Amino acid sequence: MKATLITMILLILAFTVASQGPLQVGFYKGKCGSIDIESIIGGIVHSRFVKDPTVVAALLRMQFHDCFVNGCDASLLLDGESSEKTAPPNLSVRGYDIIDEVKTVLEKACPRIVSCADIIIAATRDAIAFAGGSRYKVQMGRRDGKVSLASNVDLPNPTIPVDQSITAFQKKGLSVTDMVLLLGGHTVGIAHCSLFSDRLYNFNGTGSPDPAMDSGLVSALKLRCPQKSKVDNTVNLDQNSQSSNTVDNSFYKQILMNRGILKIDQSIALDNKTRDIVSSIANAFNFTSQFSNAMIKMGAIQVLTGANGEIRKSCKAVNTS
Ligand code: HEM
Ligand SMILES: *[C@@H]1O[C@H](CO)[C@@H](O)[C@H](O)[C@H]1NC(C)=O
Ligand SMILES: *[C@@H]1O[C@H](CO)[C@@H](O)[C@H](O)[C@H]1NC(C)=O
Ligand SMILES: *[C@@H]1O[C@H](CO)[C@@H](O)[C@H](O)[C@H]1NC(C)=O
Ligand SMILES: CC(=O)N[C@H]1CO[C@H](CO)[C@@H](O)[C@@H]1O
Repeated sequence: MKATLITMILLILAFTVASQGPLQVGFYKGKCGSIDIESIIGGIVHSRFVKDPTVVAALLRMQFHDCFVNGCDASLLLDGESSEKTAPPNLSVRGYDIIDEVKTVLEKACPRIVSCADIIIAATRDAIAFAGGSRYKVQMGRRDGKVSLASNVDLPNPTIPVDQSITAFQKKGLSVTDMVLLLGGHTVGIAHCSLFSDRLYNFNGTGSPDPAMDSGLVSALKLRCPQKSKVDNTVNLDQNSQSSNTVDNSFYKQILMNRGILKIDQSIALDNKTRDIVSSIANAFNFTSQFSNAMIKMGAIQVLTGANGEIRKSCKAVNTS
């Protein structure tokens, strides 16, 4: 009788602790026998990366879009007629197949142990490290969400004013400095011409280019983004051609030379609330460790842990049993 009571109390305690369980470095240690979950994820990301270095951009953007909408709960990955991935800002989010490949391997090794939400975060960390960033210690223990609605998607658009962007990041618990560091994600990857061509041809209804863009860059981009083109070409977000796929601080040096592609990227180098932060990052030797810390913070937004959420069997669908 007494023993049962103690067991029950212990169970309740364990449950309470688990349901409030915070994220942890090494969360999966020992949860899959002797199999090292992190090295399985790293191996798959590495084999993708050597074939296609743009996977770093794909995964970075995926982590941002997952974490900013309903928290880092892999809700972005759910299929469905009106799920998050069908909302316009996701257009061109890529890398879903990498997550699926990792999930398939992990489900074989140890079914229903590793969440899709954690796979996104760990895979992104690995890709960043392969692309020149730091291999930071990644916190895990997230669980997968069951809700994914396109109507929840209110990601910032590329012409958002700095003030509003600051507010959007603050709502997620991120400071102005975090915001400036995270926009450094644009040190890799591409943008479609349609998302900034107003800056080349008709800025704010003036019929002229954005005066905040370097005129040499305007001319070069006009060649790549002709006004009446039927194809929506892409250009590198980091205009330093030596490091367009490298995680480094050259993006900040570019925007200080008026060579930002998106309006928001250029704006943070000009606005007096962010420009000192931009210059200090542009001159820092430790951008990669600062960026890592900001990614860890972003990875902790509104996470489900403990008994909340679930561990999905397939990253594309909520469990049915
Ligand atoms: C105010 C915040 C942000 C805005 C308005 C924004 C906007 C955009 C836009 C418009 C694109 C181009 C998409 C396309 O043409 O296909 C893009 C690409 C990208 N964004 Fe952001 N972004 C923001 C923050 C972030 C953050 C926080 C990260 C990650 C830390 C990030 C990572 C990326 C990456 C890596 C790409 C390139 C994707 C690729 O090459 O496939 N962005 N972003
Ligand atoms: C855009 O134009 C409007 C008036 O047409 C003006 O009030 C506003 O300041 C302009 N914005 C920028 C960023 O130049
Ligand atoms: C930033 O600029 C605005 C006007 O553009 C000014 O009112 C404000 O005082 C400035 N803030 C700082 C911190 O310099
Ligand atoms: C980066 O360097 C700056 C100045 O040297 C320092 O204040 C800051 O703490 C460093 N940040 C990290 C994350 O190492
Ligand atoms: C992967 C995916 O579902 N992408 C969708 C993103 O949003 C655009 C526009 O709404 C859709 O056309 C894409 O299919």
